Amino acid sequence: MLTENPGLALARSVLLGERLALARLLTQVENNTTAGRAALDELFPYTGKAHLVGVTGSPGTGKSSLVNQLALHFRREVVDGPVHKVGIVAVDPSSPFSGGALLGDRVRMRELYGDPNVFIRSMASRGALGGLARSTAAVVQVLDAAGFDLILIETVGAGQSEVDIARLAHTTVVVEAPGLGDDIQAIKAGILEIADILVVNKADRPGVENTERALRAMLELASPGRSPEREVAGPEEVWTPPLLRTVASLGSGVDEVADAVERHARFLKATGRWEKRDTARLQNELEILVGETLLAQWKASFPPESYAALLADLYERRISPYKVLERIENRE
Ligand SMILES: Nc1nc2c(ncn2[C@@H]2O[C@H](COP(=O)(O)OP(=O)(O)OP(=O)(O)O)[C@@H](O)[C@H]2O)c(=O)[nH]1
Ligand SMILES: [Mg+2]
Repeated sequence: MLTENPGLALARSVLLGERLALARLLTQVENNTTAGRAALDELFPYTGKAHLVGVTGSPGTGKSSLVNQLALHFRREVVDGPVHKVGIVAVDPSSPFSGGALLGDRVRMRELYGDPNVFIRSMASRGALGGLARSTAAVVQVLDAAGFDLILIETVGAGQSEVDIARLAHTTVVVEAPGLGDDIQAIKAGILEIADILVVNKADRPGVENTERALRAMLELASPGRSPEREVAGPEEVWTPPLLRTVASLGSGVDEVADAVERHARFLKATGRWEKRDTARLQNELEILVGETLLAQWKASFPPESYAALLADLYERRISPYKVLERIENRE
């Protein structure tokens, strides 16, 4: 008798809303197992509904606190708005996801952790099989299929990772804080390029005006050619990233950030960019997977030792990478 791939049973349980199955499956997809891949395949038709919101910024700026507050906001907004199921993915956190609650408000954290419509996942970061961007994308897909319609993805802004996550997210929130961001040199221009919403958190601290001024100056410098699509767009087609103040530890300013997140989703949908971003993301994901697979197949086609011999030939300049390509193209 053929035994079924265990990933399929997990996928079905996830679609039925079973949290334990969800946690188990996330481990499988993070580890890039056969079961995880089979489940991702099974779940793929159910994905594509969630609003993916990246929250990035330097260590300690208050990203987790803000994510926590946003999650509470969207869970409470049941009177006149839709009921949201909120997924939280903390990617490579420099401190465990605590929502800033180590010193803060444990009652609110309990409210989140006890909520069946909230699911919090910290990524097992370093050494994630197949890379952090791949495993984050996979974890997000599972949560999306499981019906979490708002997924908040926290990443420490430390180079390539925030750009990769911005590619994954529909909306990117960049969090700065006074004292960290008031030196213009310290604000990486790259991070502003990806910001759809800018937040100056810790607005209860001195120096908030300086940080805002520096950010505004950077935005104005950056804005004329910020992206090619802006140049051809009419005024109603332009998204100007709002600059908002918050005190995430107290929850103030959070409503405005949540409102901007929702406005940005409406903007993307109204201008066709939601679809464009999704298509670009899926294309990127497909091409990475195909690239990895073809590379692995090609490497596996070498008899043992001869790949090392090829590398030695490269080093000795006996063969160039272009010759290797030519051989592949001619299927030699
Ligand atoms: N004064 C003040 N403290 C804050 C505010 N927001 C967060 N904090 C505190 O700042 C510290 C860091 O907050 P986190 O939310 O963990 O910051 P983070 O950016 O997620 O940190 P990492 O994930 O470790 O990079 C915690 O002690 C919070 O309680 C704020 O608006 N004002
Ligand atoms: Mg954090």
